[in-house]
Amino acid sequence: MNAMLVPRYAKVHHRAKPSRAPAPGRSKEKPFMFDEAAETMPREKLLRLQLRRLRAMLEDACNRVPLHRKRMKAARVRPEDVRSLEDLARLPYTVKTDLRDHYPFGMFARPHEQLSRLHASSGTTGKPTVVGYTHNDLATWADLMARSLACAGARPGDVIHNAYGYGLFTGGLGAHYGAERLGATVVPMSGGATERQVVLLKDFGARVLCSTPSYALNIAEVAERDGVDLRRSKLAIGVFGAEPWSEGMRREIQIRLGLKAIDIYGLSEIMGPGVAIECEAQAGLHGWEDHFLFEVLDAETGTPVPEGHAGELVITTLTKEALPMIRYRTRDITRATTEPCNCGRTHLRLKRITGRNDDMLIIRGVNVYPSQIESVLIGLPDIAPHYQLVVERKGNLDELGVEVEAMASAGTGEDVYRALAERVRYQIKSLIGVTTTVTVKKPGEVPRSQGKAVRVRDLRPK
Ligand code: DLL
Repeated sequence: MNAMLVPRYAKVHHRAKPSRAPAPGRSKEKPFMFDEAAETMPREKLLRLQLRRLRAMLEDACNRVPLHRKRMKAARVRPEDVRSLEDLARLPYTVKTDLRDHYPFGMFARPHEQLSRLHASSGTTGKPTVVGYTHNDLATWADLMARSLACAGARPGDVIHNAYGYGLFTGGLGAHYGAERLGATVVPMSGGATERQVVLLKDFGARVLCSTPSYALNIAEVAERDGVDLRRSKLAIGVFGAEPWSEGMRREIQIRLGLKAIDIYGLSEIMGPGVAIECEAQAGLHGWEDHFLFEVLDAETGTPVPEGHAGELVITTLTKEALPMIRYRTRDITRATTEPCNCGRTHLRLKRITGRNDDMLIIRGVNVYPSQIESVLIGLPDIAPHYQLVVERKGNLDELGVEVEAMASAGTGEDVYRALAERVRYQIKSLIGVTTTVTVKKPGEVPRSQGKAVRVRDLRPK
């Protein structure tokens, strides 16, 4: 067996028990867990469980889904040939276009009578991606989302204000049923009507806010404008995800809303929100390995990158009935670590997802992710944390425009805005190395997010 192909997380860190030693100044209290036995399962046991579940899933997927059967056959591997997690490397990949090519239900492993719900992601081009859930899948999702909310610091009895969009998007209903399963009181707001959200956040005494980070910022802004100080409300935790965001954005939201901002990750093809989430240590997102197998691969070669190195996240579902996924290429870029976490959970941690490899822009030879630009913009004096990038083709080259917004405190007038633009351009050039054209807009002119923020307007000819 080629050692390079061994998933790095398969290596067990030999420490008999996860350290519960609190960091200096921290309470000795054990964190509340929704499913302590699963969340603190020793890694050896977790890996054995993964292997058992993987084999059962492959058997089922090959029996029921023609595409998986065909791909496995082409890869010359039968479910019973999978004897260890190292054999994962022999399995074929699944990609987003497979779902589109088999639109709407061609990849489902259960007949529609056994499906309890469908979700879909809109997709900017072509057909949507449709995903389905059996009754058991919905129960697992609610459990994992309840586990995730508890991991973020939510507790039974909390009021959870859910501003993720309800509907075909998995955010709204995913967080909703997780909050109910936890034993919390859920306020099913969905996105939009921001003034009303602000009032209800305060009046209903929400302790937890679930939304995209960009929408949380919109809420903060409207609250400030309407004279509602949410920092003095009961809000204590934000469960923010569904889009890339930066540490700078985290700091900004934490200060303006007076809460602890927790990063949550998920994708509809795998389940929805609740695939991975940070614990209160805010030191990486615990990926729930009893239900998913995580690999981080070099996107070009498909070889696992060493632990801690950046690569594409590839996920295999272990318990999904309606839509099992074998090595799904998420295109999301992250790093993984199996180092024990202070919270006592043994499941691996993924570093903040910096972006998708298909979101990467190549501007005059420099690779740049929108989140890198965000990191530079946030915290610049007189610049509001709202921005859009505009990509255009001039001749054979791509050019990057950055539209930022001045704060009212910046003052007005052409000279002021020109100087601001020059400062932003200079900062981006010196920190990322990419040349941009910066346009400074007046306060309120950059569109505000209601859900997933539109960060890039791509004007290149298709
Ligand atoms: O965004 C599910 C979700 C809802 C996650 C609510 C978290 C909270 P999709 O619409 O299928 O599902 O989009 C999935 O969004 O592949 C990532 O590119 C991106 N994404 C999701 N969470 C994060 C995050 C939901 N925390 C796609 N950081 C994924 C960065 C994220 N990107």
